[in-house]
Amino acid sequence: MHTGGSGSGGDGNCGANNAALGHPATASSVQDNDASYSAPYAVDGSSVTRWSSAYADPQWLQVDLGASLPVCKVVLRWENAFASAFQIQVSDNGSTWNPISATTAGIAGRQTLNVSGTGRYIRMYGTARATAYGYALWEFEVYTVGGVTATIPRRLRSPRRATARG
Ligand SMILES: [Ca+2]
Repeated sequence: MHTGGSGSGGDGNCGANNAALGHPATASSVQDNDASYSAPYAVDGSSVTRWSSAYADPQWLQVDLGASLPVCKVVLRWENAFASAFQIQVSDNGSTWNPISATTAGIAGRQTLNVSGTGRYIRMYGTARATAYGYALWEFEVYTVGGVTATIPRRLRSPRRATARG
């Protein structure tokens, strides 16, 4: 049994590697079903690409870290369409979620949350939008105790897209 971290504050052992970078990301919706706003753009390491959701509550963006990892910090880089209320949740199976942070004080721009929880999947679960628009994240970054990350088979491109060769 994981017994959790040592409480708030002390993150001296929180590493600097972004465990979400380049990992598979999915979301509850995409603004106008426009692929240029799809979930992977929130974990592509670029500050000029983003995920944007439909204009409704609630919405979520989740990332598969590739293995169950001890999460100590989440950095959300919100566009002006940010969440005024949201949770950070973790899961080991992608269906049962445990909240490790809840805030009703969302802000535009960079928002850093010190958290303590373990899971393979992690998501931002937004319950209230700050604007009439959706939820929009330039980047969703996840940091772990000791900086551990997991690599996963690169399967973002479907092999079925390969053209038939003689
Ligand atoms: Ca991006």
